[in-house]
Amino acid sequence: MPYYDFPYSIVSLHYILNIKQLKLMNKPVLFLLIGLLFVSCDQKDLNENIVVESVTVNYLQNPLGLDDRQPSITWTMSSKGKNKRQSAYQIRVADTEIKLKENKNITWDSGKLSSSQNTQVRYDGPALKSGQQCYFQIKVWDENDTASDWSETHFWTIGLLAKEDWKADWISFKTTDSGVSDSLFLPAASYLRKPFSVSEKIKRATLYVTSLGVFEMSLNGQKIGEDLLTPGWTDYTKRIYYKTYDLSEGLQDGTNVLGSILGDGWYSGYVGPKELSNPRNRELYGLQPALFCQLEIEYESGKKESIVSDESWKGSEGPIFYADLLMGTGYNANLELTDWDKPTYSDTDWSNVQLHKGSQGILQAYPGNSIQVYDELEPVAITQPKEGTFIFDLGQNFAGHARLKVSGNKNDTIVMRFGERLHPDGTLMTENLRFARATDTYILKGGEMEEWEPKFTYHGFQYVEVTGLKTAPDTSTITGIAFGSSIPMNSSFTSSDPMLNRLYENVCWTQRSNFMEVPTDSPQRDERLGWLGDVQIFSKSALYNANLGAFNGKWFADVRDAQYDFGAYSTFAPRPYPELVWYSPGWMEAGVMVPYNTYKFYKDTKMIEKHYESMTRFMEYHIEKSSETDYFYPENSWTEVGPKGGFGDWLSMTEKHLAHDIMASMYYQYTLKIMAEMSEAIGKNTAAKRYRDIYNISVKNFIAHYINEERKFVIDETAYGDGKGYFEGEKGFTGHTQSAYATAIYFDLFPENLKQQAGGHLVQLIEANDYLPSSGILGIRQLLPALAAIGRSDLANRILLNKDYPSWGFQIENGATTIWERWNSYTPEKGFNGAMNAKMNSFNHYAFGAFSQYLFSEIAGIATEDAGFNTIKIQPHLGNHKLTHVAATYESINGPIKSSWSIKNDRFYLEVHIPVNTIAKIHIPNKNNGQIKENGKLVDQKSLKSSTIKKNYSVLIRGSGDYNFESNIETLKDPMK
Ligand code: RAM
Repeated sequence: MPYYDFPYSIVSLHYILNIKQLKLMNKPVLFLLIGLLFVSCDQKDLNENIVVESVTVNYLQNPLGLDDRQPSITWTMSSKGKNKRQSAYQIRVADTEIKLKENKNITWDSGKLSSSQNTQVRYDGPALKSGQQCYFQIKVWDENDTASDWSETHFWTIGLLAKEDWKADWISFKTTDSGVSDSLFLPAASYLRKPFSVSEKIKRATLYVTSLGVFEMSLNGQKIGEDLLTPGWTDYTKRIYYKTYDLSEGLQDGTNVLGSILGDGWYSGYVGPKELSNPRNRELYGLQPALFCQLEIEYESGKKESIVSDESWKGSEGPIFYADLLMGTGYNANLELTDWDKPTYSDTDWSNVQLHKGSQGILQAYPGNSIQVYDELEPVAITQPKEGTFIFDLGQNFAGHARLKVSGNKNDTIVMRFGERLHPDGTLMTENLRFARATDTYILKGGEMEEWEPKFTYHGFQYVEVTGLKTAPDTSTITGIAFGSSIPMNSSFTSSDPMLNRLYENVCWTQRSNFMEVPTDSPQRDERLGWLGDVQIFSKSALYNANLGAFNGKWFADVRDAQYDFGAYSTFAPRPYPELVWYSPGWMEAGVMVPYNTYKFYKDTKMIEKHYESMTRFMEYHIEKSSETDYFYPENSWTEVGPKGGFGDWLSMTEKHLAHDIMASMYYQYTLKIMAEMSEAIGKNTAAKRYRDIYNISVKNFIAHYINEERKFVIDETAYGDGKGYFEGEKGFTGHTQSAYATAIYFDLFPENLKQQAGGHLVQLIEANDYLPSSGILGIRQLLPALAAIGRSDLANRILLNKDYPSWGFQIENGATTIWERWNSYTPEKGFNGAMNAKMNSFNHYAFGAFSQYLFSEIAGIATEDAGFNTIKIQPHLGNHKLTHVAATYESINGPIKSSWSIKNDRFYLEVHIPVNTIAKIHIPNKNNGQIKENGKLVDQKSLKSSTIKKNYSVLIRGSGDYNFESNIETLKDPMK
C-alpha cells in the first residue's frame, strides 16, 4: 500500500514513537494510544464516507409548481476517499418536513435499492396531487455498503394539474387594436390591482400566475420573485407556462393587495425582423396583454380560499407609456401611481378590467430557468462626442438594460440609446440594430436624485448614449444590468494564453446574452430568434459551459410546437408566423441533434421519450425525401427551400460555396446515426436497426457519388447552373472545403482509411489558407475536433491562436468582448463593411463560438464515454505545445470534473479530479508507453495501455478522487514524427 493510502494515524504514531518506546510504555498508556488509534482510524473512515451534495429535481433546486407526475431526482456526491462508488440509494418523501424527520406518514420510501444510479431517478410513489408538497432526503451506500448520512432536506411542490383546479379568468385592462401596420405603435403598459382581506392565521399561500404578454406581480408593494420577462416566450396558441410563487410569508392580517403590471412582450409587441411578418411585426399572437392568476390560501383552521383574476380587478395606465422588447421602454415619473399596489391606495378613479379571450393553448408549469439579473457593470469610460451627447462605455457587450440615476427639473427628458460599437468619430453605431429602436426614455419628476430601471425590454449593447442631461454625468449615472435565463454556469477554463482566456470569456458572455428564454441568434437587432442552425452548432459548447437540462427541455417544446405537419423542423423556434413555411438542411436537424447532445450530457431518457414521436416524424420526412435519390442528397436536391438549397455553410470564407447537398447529406446521415443510439436508449431496438441500415446505405451511396479516386470531394458544378436563387450563388460551388472534410471526420462517417485521406485534404486546405479557418456556421464546430481526431491538434491550436484575418484572435485584437456573427463583422480597413452592417451584422452571435467545446473536450480533454459522464475520458491534446498551462473544470451532472495540466522542460504534469461514482480513462501524453509518475511514484509500466492516436498516450483507469501525473513529452512535439 503506498504511504499516502496509509491511515494517517498509524503514520503519525510511527513518527511520534519508535517501537522500542512502545514496548517500554505502561499498559494503560498503550491501551489509550491504541484506543486513540482506532478512534482516528474511524475518523478517517468517516472522512471517506460519501456525502450527498447538490440535489436537483428536473434540473432545478427546490422547484415550485411542477406538473411532471414523475419528477426526476439527481444528486452529486463527494468523498475524501478514492474509488468511491454508490452501490445503493434510498429516497424518502413526505408532505411535511416534520413527517420526513420523524419518518412517519411517509408519502414514498423507495427502500434501499441496489443501484449505482445517481441521476434522473424518477419518483415512483403514489400519484402526486395538485398543490402537493414533497420534502425529501436521500441516503446512499458506498462500495463497501457503508451508508452516508441522510442528505439535507430538499423539496419540490406540484402545481395545478387538473383543468378544474383553475378558477381564474383571463383579464386585461383595455382592448385596443392598433390597426397600425406601417408606423410605430407603442401602447402603454397596464396596471392591475386587487385588494383582498385575510382574517385568519395562514398556513400556506401559493400564487400561480401567467400572462399573455409579460408580467410583473407584487404583493403589498413588494415585487414577487426575481424573475424578469415572465412567463417567457412560447407559441401561446399552443402552450402557456404559469409560474408558481410561495407567498406564505408575505401576506398580512387585514387588507392585502395583489398588483400586476403587464407589458406586450412577445405576445403583442414587436418580434423578429420586419421582412418576415409584413405588413406588421407586432401583435403576432394577440392584441392586448392579459393576466391569469390564482392565489391559493390555506388557513391554519383548514379553511381554503382562492383569490383569482376576474372582473373584480381594477386597471389603469401608469407611468410606463411604452414598453417593448425591441423598441425600448418609456417612463414618465410624473404619472407615477405612488403606492398603487399597497392597501392604503384608493383606486376609485381606476376602471374595471375586462375579460380577455385568453388562448386555446394548454396551461403548463414553467419547466425552464427564468430570466434573472446576473451582473451589474460600471462604466469604464464616459465620452462626449457631440455637445450634450454622452457615451457610457460599459466595457463589455451584453444583453440587459441600464439603470439611470439623475437629478433635474420636472419634465426634463432623458433619452438612452444602445449600441454595440462606436463609429470612428465616437458616436453610437446603431445601423446594425435594423428595425429595433432600442430607445429608453425617462421623464423626470424633478427635485431629488431619481433612479430608474426600465421594465419589459432588453437591449444588446456595450455603449449607452444619453442625451438630455442637464449636469455633467459620472460613473454612477449609468449602470449596466446584465440579465438572461438563469442557467447555472459553473464550468471554467483558463490557460497560459491571455487571448484564449478572453476568447473563452467572450463565448460565455455571448451565451449569457443569447440564452434569453429561448436560445436566440442575437440580442441587439430586430431578430432575436431561436435559429435552429445556430443552436445545433453551439449546443455542445453551451452544454460544457452550463447545465442546460431545464433550458433545453423548455426549448424542445418550442421546437415541437413549430414543427411542420409534414415533419420538417422550422428554421427557428418558436415560430411566431403561423403561415411561414421555412426550413433548411443543417438547421432543421437541430430538432434531433440538440436533444441528442442533451441526452449524452445528462442521460435524460425522459426527454427522449417526450421528443421521440416528433423526431420520428422528422426522420420519416428525411427518409422519404432521400429515398428518391438513393438515401443521400446529390447535387440540387433542395430546390424547394428558400434560399434555394437552404442556408448551407452560411457566412463561410471560401472562394466557392461548399455544395449545400454535401452538407445536407452529412447532417442527415448523422441524425440517422444518433437516432439509432437514442432509440436504443429507450428500448426501441427495431427502430434503431432500421436507422442504422439506412445510414449504412446512405453513406455508401454518398461516398460513391461524391468522393473521387484521389479521395477528394467533387461535385458536378453544372448542376447548380449560374447559381441563381442560391445565397451568394454567383460565387459558384465546390466540394473541396475545410468544412466538408471536417464534417465527415467529426460525424465519423468514413471508414478509417478514407478518414485519414480526408484528413490529409483538410490539412492541405488549412496550410494553403495560412492556418486560418474558412468554415461557415455549419462547419465551424467540426474543424478543430476533426483535426484533433486525426492527430493534428497542433494545427487546430495554430488556427485557434491565430490572430490574422479572419480568425477568432482577429476579433479579440479588434476589441471583441463577445463573438461576432461574421468573420468580417469589422475590419480596420472596411470598418463595419458598409451596407452589410445595416443588413445583418451582429457582434453578439454564438454560432462561431462553437469552437469552444474543443477547449473542454480536446484541450482539457474532458469527455463522456457513455451518456451522463459516468464513464469519462480525460485526454488532453497538447497541440503545438504553445499552450503551457490549461485548467478546466466541467461541472458535470455527476459533479465537477477537473483537468489541469502544464508543460515544463518537456515534461507534462496533469492534475485531475474525478467525482464519486465515475470511472475515468485517463490518457496521458506519453510516447510509446514511457515512464509515468502518479502522485510522485512510478506507475508499473505493465499496467499501461497505449491509446490509438499514434501511440501518443498511455491509458490509466481510475475511480473517483484527486490525482496527479507526470510524463515525458519530449518526443511528442512534432506530430509528424
Ligand atoms: C441570420 C441569423 C442566423 C442564421 C440565419 C440563416 O439572420 O442571425 O444566425 O442562422 O440568418
